[in-house]
Amino acid sequence: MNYTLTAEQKLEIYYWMTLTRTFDERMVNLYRQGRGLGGAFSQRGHEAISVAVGYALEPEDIVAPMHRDLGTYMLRGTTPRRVFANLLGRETGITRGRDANLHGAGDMSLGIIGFISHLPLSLPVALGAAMSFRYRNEPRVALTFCGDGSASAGLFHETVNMAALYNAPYVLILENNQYAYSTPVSKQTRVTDLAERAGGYGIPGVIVDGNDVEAVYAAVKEAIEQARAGGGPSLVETKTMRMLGHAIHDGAEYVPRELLAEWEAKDPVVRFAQKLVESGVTDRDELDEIDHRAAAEIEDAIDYAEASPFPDPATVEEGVYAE
Ligand SMILES: Cc1ncc(C[n+]2csc(CCOP(=O)(O)OP(=O)(O)O)c2C)c(N)n1
Ligand SMILES: [Mg+2]
Repeated sequence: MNYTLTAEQKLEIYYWMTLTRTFDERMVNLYRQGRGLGGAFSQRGHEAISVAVGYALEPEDIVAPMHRDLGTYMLRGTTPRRVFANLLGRETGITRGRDANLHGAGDMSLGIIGFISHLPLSLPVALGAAMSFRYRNEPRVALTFCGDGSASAGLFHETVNMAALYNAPYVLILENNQYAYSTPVSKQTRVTDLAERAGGYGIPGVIVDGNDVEAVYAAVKEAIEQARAGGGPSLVETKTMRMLGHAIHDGAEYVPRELLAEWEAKDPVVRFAQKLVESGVTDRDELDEIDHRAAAEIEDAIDYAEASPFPDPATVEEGVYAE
Protein backbone atom coordinates (compact mmCIF):
# COMPACT_ATOMS: atom_id res chain seq x y z
CA MET A 1 0.00 0.00 0.00
CA ASN A 2 1.02 3.55 -0.59
CA TYR A 3 0.62 5.60 2.58
CA THR A 4 1.33 9.09 1.37
CA LEU A 5 0.12 12.06 3.36
CA THR A 6 -1.93 15.03 2.20
CA ALA A 7 -0.63 18.58 2.69
CA GLU A 8 -3.12 19.06 5.51
CA GLN A 9 -1.94 15.90 7.27
CA LYS A 10 1.70 16.95 6.92
CA LEU A 11 0.99 20.27 8.62
CA GLU A 12 -0.89 18.48 11.36
CA ILE A 13 2.12 16.20 11.88
CA TYR A 14 4.42 19.22 11.95
CA TYR A 15 2.27 20.69 14.71
CA TRP A 16 2.65 17.55 16.86
CA MET A 17 6.39 17.42 16.21
CA THR A 18 6.95 21.03 17.21
CA LEU A 19 4.68 20.54 20.24
CA THR A 20 6.81 17.56 21.33
CA ARG A 21 10.05 19.46 20.72
CA THR A 22 8.85 22.56 22.58
CA PHE A 23 7.58 20.47 25.47
CA ASP A 24 11.01 18.86 25.71
CA GLU A 25 12.99 22.09 25.54
CA ARG A 26 10.82 23.75 28.19
CA MET A 27 10.99 20.64 30.38
CA VAL A 28 14.81 20.63 30.24
CA ASN A 29 14.89 24.37 31.07
CA LEU A 30 12.54 23.92 33.99
CA TYR A 31 14.71 21.20 35.52
CA ARG A 32 17.85 23.25 35.02
CA GLN A 33 16.13 26.10 36.86
CA GLY A 34 15.41 23.75 39.76
CA ARG A 35 11.67 23.76 39.10
CA GLY A 36 11.51 20.06 38.16
CA LEU A 37 10.73 17.24 40.51
CA GLY A 38 11.20 13.60 39.42
CA GLY A 39 13.19 12.13 36.58
CA ALA A 40 12.90 13.59 33.10
CA PHE A 41 13.87 11.79 29.92
CA SER A 42 14.57 13.98 26.93
CA GLN A 43 12.63 13.30 23.75
CA ARG A 44 15.15 15.11 21.56
CA GLY A 45 15.78 13.08 18.42
CA HIS A 46 12.73 10.84 18.92
CA GLU A 47 10.01 13.27 17.77
CA ALA A 48 9.51 11.83 14.28
CA ILE A 49 9.11 8.33 15.68
CA SER A 50 6.65 9.02 18.48
CA VAL A 51 4.55 11.39 16.37
CA ALA A 52 4.43 9.15 13.29
CA VAL A 53 3.41 6.16 15.40
CA GLY A 54 0.69 8.10 17.22
CA TYR A 55 -0.55 9.33 13.85
CA ALA A 56 -0.59 5.85 12.31
CA LEU A 57 -2.59 4.19 15.09
CA GLU A 58 -6.38 4.06 15.06
CA PRO A 59 -8.36 5.06 18.18
CA GLU A 60 -9.41 1.44 18.84
CA ASP A 61 -5.80 0.22 18.88
CA ILE A 62 -3.74 -0.17 22.04
CA VAL A 63 -0.28 1.24 22.57
CA ALA A 64 2.32 0.65 25.26
CA PRO A 65 4.80 3.54 24.95
CA MET A 66 8.21 3.94 26.59
CA HIS A 67 9.87 6.96 28.16
CA ARG A 68 10.77 8.72 24.88
CA ASP A 69 7.38 8.49 23.21
CA LEU A 70 5.75 11.71 24.35
CA GLY A 71 4.35 12.42 20.88
CA THR A 72 2.37 9.18 21.00
CA TYR A 73 0.95 10.00 24.44
CA MET A 74 -0.16 13.42 23.21
CA LEU A 75 -1.58 12.27 19.90
CA ARG A 76 -3.77 9.79 21.75
CA GLY A 77 -5.19 12.59 23.84
CA THR A 78 -2.92 12.93 26.88
CA THR A 79 -2.80 16.71 27.11
CA PRO A 80 0.45 18.62 27.76
CA ARG A 81 -1.25 19.92 30.91
CA ARG A 82 -1.65 16.43 32.31
CA VAL A 83 1.88 15.38 31.35
CA PHE A 84 3.52 18.47 32.86
CA ALA A 85 1.39 18.10 35.98
CA ASN A 86 2.62 14.52 36.20
CA LEU A 87 6.27 15.53 35.86
CA LEU A 88 5.77 18.03 38.67
CA GLY A 89 4.05 15.45 40.89
CA ARG A 90 0.66 17.18 40.97
CA GLU A 91 -2.79 15.78 41.67
CA THR A 92 -3.89 16.79 38.15
CA GLY A 93 -1.17 14.63 36.54
CA ILE A 94 -1.79 11.30 34.82
CA THR A 95 -0.79 9.30 37.91
CA ARG A 96 -2.31 11.91 40.26
CA GLY A 97 1.13 12.83 41.50
CA ARG A 98 2.13 9.27 42.35
CA ASP A 99 5.09 9.22 39.99
CA ALA A 100 6.76 12.41 38.75
CA ASN A 101 7.77 10.75 35.54
CA LEU A 102 6.31 9.08 32.45
CA HIS A 103 6.47 5.72 34.22
CA GLY A 104 3.06 4.21 34.74
CA ALA A 105 1.49 7.10 32.83
CA GLY A 106 -1.17 4.98 31.17
CA ASP A 107 -4.79 5.75 30.52
CA MET A 108 -6.85 2.87 29.21
CA SER A 109 -9.64 5.26 28.17
CA LEU A 110 -7.11 6.54 25.61
CA GLY A 111 -5.83 3.06 24.77
CA ILE A 112 -2.50 3.61 26.52
CA ILE A 113 -0.92 0.93 28.70
CA GLY A 114 1.22 2.62 31.35
CA PHE A 115 4.94 2.35 30.79
CA ILE A 116 6.46 -0.42 32.88
CA SER A 117 9.86 0.68 34.11
CA HIS A 118 11.33 -2.81 34.21
CA LEU A 119 12.59 -3.24 30.68
CA PRO A 120 11.23 -4.68 28.48
CA LEU A 121 8.11 -5.73 30.41
CA SER A 122 5.74 -3.67 28.26
CA LEU A 123 6.42 -6.13 25.43
CA PRO A 124 4.65 -9.19 26.87
CA VAL A 125 1.86 -7.07 28.33
CA ALA A 126 1.13 -5.54 24.92
CA LEU A 127 1.28 -9.02 23.43
CA GLY A 128 -1.44 -10.05 25.88
CA ALA A 129 -3.60 -7.21 24.54
CA ALA A 130 -2.90 -8.32 20.96
CA MET A 131 -3.86 -11.91 21.76
CA SER A 132 -7.13 -10.78 23.34
CA PHE A 133 -7.97 -8.98 20.07
CA ARG A 134 -7.23 -12.14 18.12
CA TYR A 135 -9.29 -14.41 20.35
CA ARG A 136 -12.25 -11.99 20.16
CA ASN A 137 -11.85 -11.53 16.41
CA GLU A 138 -11.56 -7.77 16.80
CA PRO A 139 -9.74 -5.88 14.02
CA ARG A 140 -7.46 -4.12 16.50
CA VAL A 141 -3.70 -3.92 16.88
CA ALA A 142 -1.41 -3.66 19.89
CA LEU A 143 1.78 -1.72 19.31
CA THR A 144 4.69 -1.32 21.63
CA PHE A 145 8.13 0.24 21.74
CA CYS A 146 11.49 -1.12 22.72
CA GLY A 147 14.93 0.48 22.93
CA ASP A 148 18.18 -0.98 21.62
CA GLY A 149 19.13 -1.77 25.21
CA SER A 150 15.77 -3.34 25.98
CA ALA A 151 16.20 -5.53 22.88
CA SER A 152 19.22 -7.12 24.55
CA ALA A 153 17.08 -8.58 27.33
CA GLY A 154 15.83 -12.16 27.13
CA LEU A 155 12.19 -11.17 27.34
CA PHE A 156 12.47 -9.37 24.00
CA HIS A 157 13.31 -12.66 22.27
CA GLU A 158 10.68 -14.69 24.10
CA THR A 159 7.98 -12.15 23.30
CA VAL A 160 8.83 -11.77 19.61
CA ASN A 161 8.94 -15.55 19.24
CA MET A 162 5.55 -15.97 20.87
CA ALA A 163 3.98 -13.11 18.89
CA ALA A 164 5.26 -14.71 15.68
CA LEU A 165 4.12 -18.20 16.60
CA TYR A 166 0.59 -17.05 17.41
CA ASN A 167 0.39 -14.63 14.47
CA ALA A 168 -0.59 -11.87 16.89
CA PRO A 169 -1.79 -8.46 15.64
CA TYR A 170 1.32 -6.97 17.19
CA VAL A 171 3.75 -4.29 16.06
CA LEU A 172 7.07 -3.71 17.74
CA ILE A 173 8.87 -0.41 17.19
CA LEU A 174 12.55 -0.78 18.02
CA GLU A 175 13.92 2.68 18.75
CA ASN A 176 17.61 2.27 18.06
CA ASN A 177 19.04 5.51 19.45
CA GLN A 178 22.60 4.14 19.57
CA TYR A 179 22.83 4.07 23.37
CA ALA A 180 21.33 2.35 26.38
CA TYR A 181 22.30 4.71 29.16
CA SER A 182 26.11 4.87 28.62
CA THR A 183 26.40 1.63 26.64
CA PRO A 184 26.65 1.99 22.85
CA VAL A 185 25.00 -0.64 20.67
CA SER A 186 28.45 -1.94 19.61
CA LYS A 187 29.07 -2.99 23.22
CA GLN A 188 25.79 -4.88 23.42
CA THR A 189 25.83 -6.96 20.25
CA ARG A 190 27.76 -7.73 17.08
CA VAL A 191 24.61 -7.04 15.08
CA THR A 192 24.38 -3.55 13.57
CA ASP A 193 20.86 -3.75 12.19
CA LEU A 194 18.68 -4.94 15.05
CA ALA A 195 15.81 -5.53 12.59
CA GLU A 196 17.75 -8.59 11.41
CA ARG A 197 16.61 -10.34 14.56
CA ALA A 198 13.05 -10.50 13.19
CA GLY A 199 14.19 -13.05 10.60
CA GLY A 200 15.22 -15.39 13.41
CA TYR A 201 11.59 -15.55 14.45
CA GLY A 202 10.06 -15.68 10.99
CA ILE A 203 8.53 -12.22 10.89
CA PRO A 204 9.31 -9.15 8.75
CA GLY A 205 11.91 -6.72 10.08
CA VAL A 206 12.01 -3.30 8.47
CA ILE A 207 14.66 -0.62 8.87
CA VAL A 208 13.60 2.99 8.61
CA ASP A 209 15.26 6.39 9.04
CA GLY A 210 13.85 7.43 12.42
CA ASN A 211 14.50 11.10 11.67
CA ASP A 212 12.26 11.09 8.60
CA VAL A 213 8.70 11.38 9.85
CA GLU A 214 7.07 10.49 6.53
CA ALA A 215 9.21 7.36 6.16
CA VAL A 216 8.43 6.27 9.72
CA TYR A 217 4.71 6.87 9.14
CA ALA A 218 4.66 4.81 5.94
CA ALA A 219 6.57 1.88 7.49
CA VAL A 220 4.55 1.83 10.70
CA LYS A 221 1.21 2.25 8.95
CA GLU A 222 2.06 -0.68 6.69
CA ALA A 223 2.99 -2.85 9.70
CA ILE A 224 -0.19 -1.87 11.58
CA GLU A 225 -2.54 -2.51 8.68
CA GLN A 226 -0.85 -5.81 7.87
CA ALA A 227 -1.32 -6.92 11.49
CA ARG A 228 -4.93 -5.72 11.46
CA ALA A 229 -5.67 -7.72 8.31
CA GLY A 230 -4.44 -10.93 9.96
CA GLY A 231 -0.96 -10.81 8.43
CA GLY A 232 0.78 -11.16 11.77
CA PRO A 233 3.38 -9.19 13.68
CA SER A 234 6.37 -7.24 12.45
CA LEU A 235 9.29 -5.34 13.79
CA VAL A 236 10.19 -1.83 12.64
CA GLU A 237 13.66 -0.61 13.55
CA THR A 238 13.77 3.18 13.62
CA LYS A 239 17.31 4.48 13.59
CA THR A 240 17.91 7.70 15.46
CA MET A 241 20.15 9.27 18.09
CA ARG A 242 19.49 10.15 21.71
CA MET A 243 20.59 13.79 21.51
CA LEU A 244 20.87 14.45 25.26
CA GLY A 245 21.78 12.28 28.25
CA HIS A 246 19.82 9.27 29.40
CA ALA A 247 17.89 11.49 31.81
CA ILE A 248 18.20 15.07 32.96
CA HIS A 249 21.04 14.37 35.42
CA ASP A 250 23.25 12.78 32.75
CA GLY A 251 25.59 15.06 30.79
CA ALA A 252 26.41 12.20 28.37
CA GLU A 253 30.14 13.08 28.30
CA TYR A 254 30.73 9.54 27.05
CA VAL A 255 29.04 10.26 23.69
CA PRO A 256 31.52 11.43 20.99
CA ARG A 257 30.79 15.04 19.98
CA GLU A 258 31.27 14.18 16.28
CA LEU A 259 28.50 11.60 16.49
CA LEU A 260 26.13 14.18 17.94
CA ALA A 261 27.12 16.72 15.28
CA GLU A 262 26.43 14.14 12.57
CA TRP A 263 22.91 13.56 13.91
CA GLU A 264 22.29 17.23 14.66
CA ALA A 265 22.53 17.81 10.91
CA LYS A 266 19.67 15.30 10.49
CA ASP A 267 17.41 16.84 13.16
CA PRO A 268 13.93 15.44 12.51
CA VAL A 269 11.99 18.64 13.21
CA VAL A 270 14.26 21.01 11.27
CA ARG A 271 14.46 18.55 8.40
CA PHE A 272 10.70 18.16 8.11
CA ALA A 273 10.20 21.93 8.26
CA GLN A 274 12.71 22.38 5.42
CA LYS A 275 11.02 19.70 3.37
CA LEU A 276 7.60 21.28 3.84
CA VAL A 277 8.88 24.62 2.59
CA GLU A 278 10.98 23.24 -0.26
CA SER A 279 8.16 21.04 -1.55
CA GLY A 280 5.75 23.99 -1.50
CA VAL A 281 3.40 22.53 1.13
CA THR A 282 3.75 25.72 3.14
CA ASP A 283 6.00 28.70 3.83
CA ARG A 284 8.12 29.76 6.78
CA ASP A 285 5.45 32.20 8.04
CA GLU A 286 2.89 29.46 8.45
CA LEU A 287 5.42 27.22 10.22
CA ASP A 288 6.28 30.12 12.57
CA GLU A 289 2.60 30.50 13.32
CA ILE A 290 2.38 26.78 14.16
CA ASP A 291 5.50 27.06 16.35
CA HIS A 292 3.90 29.94 18.27
CA ARG A 293 0.68 28.00 18.75
CA ALA A 294 2.66 25.05 20.15
CA ALA A 295 4.73 27.32 22.41
CA ALA A 296 1.55 28.93 23.81
CA GLU A 297 0.07 25.50 24.55
CA ILE A 298 3.21 24.44 26.40
CA GLU A 299 3.37 27.67 28.45
CA ASP A 300 -0.27 27.13 29.40
CA ALA A 301 0.58 23.55 30.44
CA ILE A 302 3.44 24.70 32.67
CA ASP A 303 1.29 27.41 34.31
CA TYR A 304 -1.47 24.87 34.87
CA ALA A 305 0.92 22.31 36.35
CA GLU A 306 2.67 24.76 38.66
CA ALA A 307 -0.70 26.09 39.89
CA SER A 308 -2.04 22.57 40.54
CA PRO A 309 -2.02 21.15 44.07
CA PHE A 310 0.15 18.30 45.26
CA PRO A 311 -1.87 15.22 46.18
CA ASP A 312 -3.40 15.07 49.64
CA PRO A 313 -1.17 12.74 51.71
CA ALA A 314 -4.33 11.15 53.13
CA THR A 315 -5.02 9.64 49.67
CA VAL A 316 -1.67 7.86 49.44
CA GLU A 317 -3.24 4.40 49.69
CA GLU A 318 -5.67 5.01 46.83
CA GLY A 319 -4.78 2.95 43.78
CA VAL A 320 -2.60 0.57 45.78
CA TYR A 321 -3.69 -2.94 44.96
CA ALA A 322 -1.60 -4.94 47.42
CA GLU A 323 -0.82 -4.35 51.07
C1 LIG B 1 15.33 -4.58 33.95
C2 LIG B 1 15.88 -3.18 33.96
N1 LIG B 1 17.22 -2.98 34.11
C3 LIG B 1 17.72 -1.71 34.15
C4 LIG B 1 16.88 -0.64 34.05
C5 LIG B 1 17.45 0.78 34.13
N2 LIG B 1 17.34 1.44 32.85
C6 LIG B 1 16.33 2.28 32.59
S1 LIG B 1 16.37 2.86 31.02
C7 LIG B 1 17.78 2.00 30.69
C8 LIG B 1 18.43 2.08 29.32
C9 LIG B 1 17.47 1.64 28.28
O1 LIG B 1 18.06 1.74 27.04
P1 LIG B 1 17.21 1.58 25.73
O2 LIG B 1 16.34 0.38 25.83
O3 LIG B 1 18.15 1.63 24.61
O4 LIG B 1 16.24 2.86 25.74
P2 LIG B 1 16.66 4.42 25.67
O5 LIG B 1 16.75 4.91 27.09
O6 LIG B 1 17.94 4.51 24.95
O7 LIG B 1 15.55 5.09 24.94
C10 LIG B 1 18.20 1.28 31.80
C11 LIG B 1 19.41 0.43 31.83
C12 LIG B 1 15.49 -0.89 33.92
N3 LIG B 1 14.62 0.12 33.80
N4 LIG B 1 15.00 -2.16 33.87
MG1 LIG C 1 18.66 3.23 23.45
